[in-house]
Amino acid sequence: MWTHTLGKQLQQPDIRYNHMAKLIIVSNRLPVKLQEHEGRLDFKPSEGGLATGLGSIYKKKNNLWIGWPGMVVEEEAQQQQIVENLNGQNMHPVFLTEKEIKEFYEGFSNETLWPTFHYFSQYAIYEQQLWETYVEVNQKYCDELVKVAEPDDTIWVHDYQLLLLPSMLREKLPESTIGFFQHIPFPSYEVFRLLPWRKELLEGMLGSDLIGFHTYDDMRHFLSSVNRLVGHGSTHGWINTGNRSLLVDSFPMGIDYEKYEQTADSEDVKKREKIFRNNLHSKKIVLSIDRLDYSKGIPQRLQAFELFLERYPEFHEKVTLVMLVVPSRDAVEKYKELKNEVDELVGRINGKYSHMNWNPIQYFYRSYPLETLSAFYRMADVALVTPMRDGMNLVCKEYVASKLDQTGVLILSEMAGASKELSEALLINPNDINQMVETLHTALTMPEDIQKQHMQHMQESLRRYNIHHWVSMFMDRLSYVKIKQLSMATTYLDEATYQELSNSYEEASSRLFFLEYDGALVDYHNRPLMAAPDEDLLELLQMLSSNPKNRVVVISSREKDNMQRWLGHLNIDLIAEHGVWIKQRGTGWQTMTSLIDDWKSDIRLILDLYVDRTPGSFIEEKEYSLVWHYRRVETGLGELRARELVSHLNFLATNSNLQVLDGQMAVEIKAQEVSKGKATGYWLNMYPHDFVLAIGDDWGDEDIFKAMPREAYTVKIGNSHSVAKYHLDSCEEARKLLSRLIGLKQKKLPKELL
Ligand code: GDG
Repeated sequence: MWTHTLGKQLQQPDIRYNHMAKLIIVSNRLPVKLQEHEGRLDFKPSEGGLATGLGSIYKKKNNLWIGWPGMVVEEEAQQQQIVENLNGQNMHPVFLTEKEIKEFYEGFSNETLWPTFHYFSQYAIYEQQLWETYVEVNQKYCDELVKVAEPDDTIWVHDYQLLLLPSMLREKLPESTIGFFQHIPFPSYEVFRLLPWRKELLEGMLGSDLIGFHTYDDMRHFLSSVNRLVGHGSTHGWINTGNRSLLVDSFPMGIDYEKYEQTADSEDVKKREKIFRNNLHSKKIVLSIDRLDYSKGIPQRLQAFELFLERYPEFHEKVTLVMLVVPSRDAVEKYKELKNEVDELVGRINGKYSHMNWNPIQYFYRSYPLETLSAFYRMADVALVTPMRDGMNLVCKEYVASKLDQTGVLILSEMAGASKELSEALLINPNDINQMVETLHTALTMPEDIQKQHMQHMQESLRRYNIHHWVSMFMDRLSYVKIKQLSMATTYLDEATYQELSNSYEEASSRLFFLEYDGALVDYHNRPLMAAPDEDLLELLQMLSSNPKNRVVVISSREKDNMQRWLGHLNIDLIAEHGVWIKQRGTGWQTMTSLIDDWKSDIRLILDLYVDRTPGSFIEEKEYSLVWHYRRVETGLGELRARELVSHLNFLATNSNLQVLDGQMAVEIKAQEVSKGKATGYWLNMYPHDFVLAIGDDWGDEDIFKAMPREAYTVKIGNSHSVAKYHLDSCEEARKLLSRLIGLKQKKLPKELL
């Protein structure tokens, strides 16, 4: 172990002026701890798995690690000195005040998020003040990052203390690559929804490009919460927020296998093991190592051990539980209570069973150097790792890596993320005390050849899926997301493109505009009939169509009567019901094709059945189509029934000319020959055009884009996969584009858009 003394390091060049793309790691804590020692400040490196895993990366080139240095430093001169010193070691500090530590770290992070995410909601406190400080401190990390980050940098944010940071960063550095990894579990929606700030927390995370969890279950819980609370669905882990696509995936974290293997093989460790064995006088050793935390199930483990001693007296004097509890979060009330509970239990069990030469439990409330830990791992016949809930749990993996002779048995809680990988361990439910007792007996009596078989499998797996593998998997996936986003995205319609479009507009003598109503000219409304055009829109359409060179076609899947009521009085053309009905300016409505609608009564019977089975759903009947809406149905159930209905209808439609559209919270059935693309083709054939602009927003509008001539300007609202050439982010931007073309200033548009 080394210590680094402040002021001795030569000053390094200021990272702010280096413009090579770099990787920035952000976590609540830096991988070093600042300590005051005899009036001097020392940096003690941290030995955690994350520090080791990322150590090889952040020290490279101009990469950087940002976080709290572990001590409150108020004096500015001292802060400056620390900044300079850490910058020289590829680190950058975020200084937190006493109040921030109390409210952000101990408070919101450890008394609100930690218990909730570990299914201990009864311990969670909900205080507005703590939340506000959590937001402020996340902003503080963001501000510090913005000082040192360049737009093309990759930023990797870690853990539950910084859930809001990805979105804060995205706002300041929209082009950057942002990864987020959560080290603790993500609870089921039923638990997560209890948090008063649940939506804000999810939205904070969604600023990332890649979100990683230890297990598939965590990932699935997260996706379900995003779906229910923010309204974004997902496909194979991809979430589309309307403007961006991001990926959610699982990355089970490994350990630095070689380090644990080599340490266990060192002479120093072997010597320590011998001394401990001599002192313990015990034939069998059961090991338990955790931070003091209620999620780790320490009292339950002690109770199981007590029952084991009661049930199997033949093991008295022959087995010792070596229990190491590492002090943690002792300023938090619940942890103080837990400490007392553990002290009492150990006292009671030892009091009941101890002999002159034997204490059933050897209990240490302190931390030890790695070498001592390794000696404990080496000598343990059984490792008892029985958390009530754990994101991953590294102790069990370190135990396996340290068993060089491949003897030893791992008892592992199925509530730890690691249980998904280590299926050869003896898996237990930590609430089932009987099972724990019997499994402990099985472990202590397991034949050596079976122990070796299990251990060998686990070692092979952990050697391969080590910490370096984890880092490279995450980083590779992050690069993949960026490439995939580019291939899915359309180009933003920027100022230069606008100028080109505007010149082409000016030069043209006949222009066609195809404008989708919902989603491109007006925002979606929960109740479709509330999305009536506002004054600004009517003025815009009126001005646009008043130029004799312009022909404006507004397209919708709405019913023609609805379109007539809202827009019929304008001098524009209309397409309703996906193109069943069209209206050219100055004339009446006409159908595009002579359609037969005798299929409707049969299909309606099927849809009625789905309404019966799905409370909240309803049928909309249009002249030439039927729609089953499920936007008011319980989340999840609606999607399930819709999938069922689509496959049911597709089966029926095979030999008919019907088409099934799986749309936004609705399933629509219409005649195949009807499409918005076909309808727009009518105008392209009928009217001369040397400028064409088409604006649409969802998958249904892809037909329109496909029908357009090559030179047309095609614009999609929202940046997701499309055949359109360009995209804009909102209806507001689409309206601004049109207003600018005709030199119209609109009242409601924000200033910066005009
Ligand atoms: C969180 C998640 C997830 C323990 N005592 C000493 C010591 N340790 C080291 C162990 C191990 C680490 O601390 C504990 O890691 P865990 O994974 O078991 O648990 P958490 O601290 O709760 O970690 C967890 C992890 O993040 C990583 O994503 O697995 O689920 O809760 O490495 O060896 N190290 C030394 N002396 C000790 O006395 N040197």
